[in-house]
Amino acid sequence: TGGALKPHQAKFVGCVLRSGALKFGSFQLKSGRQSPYFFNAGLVCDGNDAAEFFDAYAAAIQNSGLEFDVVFGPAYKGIPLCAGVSAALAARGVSSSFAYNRKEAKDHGEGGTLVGAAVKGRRVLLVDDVISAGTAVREATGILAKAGAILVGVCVAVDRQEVTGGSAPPAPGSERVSAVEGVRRELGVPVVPILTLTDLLAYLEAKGGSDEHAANVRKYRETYGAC
Ligand code: OMP
Repeated sequence: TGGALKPHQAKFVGCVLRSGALKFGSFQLKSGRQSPYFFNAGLVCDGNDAAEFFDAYAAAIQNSGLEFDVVFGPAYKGIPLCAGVSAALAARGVSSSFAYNRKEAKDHGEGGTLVGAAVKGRRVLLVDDVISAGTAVREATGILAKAGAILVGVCVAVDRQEVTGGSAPPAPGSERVSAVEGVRRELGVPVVPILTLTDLLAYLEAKGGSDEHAANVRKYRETYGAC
């Protein structure tokens, strides 16, 4: 893609930079990779930022044309996400229910590990924060499959467009399949990001000024990027 950001993407970038959710520096990822940027959705924690954040998801979902009944958010970060995204979709005239899981099963009260709308036999859209290697998303789709849900798509805020694997860079000449592409092939459903690494680089390059961040991100992409 590249080029100019779409309006909902530009709003999203403004929102995550302002809230400190998107940071530049040196960060250790779950995979062990050392990244020059990090996206922490937990730092979108005020009402004004949240309204923009959830609406960016809703816009990306609406643009995708996906049809679904339930928005599912995996614990913990997906819990506010599924409610916020479902509400933002409603503000755009799109109806949906929402559900999430607990990390520990309850043995009294409502019981079970799923909370909210029923997912069995229904079309479910999974929402999550970030895809790096795809581990978190695979875990969540496992929960949905066990519950008898029909997964129709995945929406994430940031697709880091990385190859799967650990901290060692992929071997030269090896096929660079992105984690998202792997998830698409494996689950057979579309993965819809608000922002990709390509979009982020385009934004940093267009912004001008000190391009130290852009240079670091570009270098990281050369090492671990899937494209
Ligand atoms: P994968 O499970 O490898 O796809 O990585 C996604 C998860 O890594 C997210 O759900 C976060 O727990 C964490 N993460 C971020 O939140 N933001 C980032 O920019 C990068 C990561 C990460 O560790 O890769």
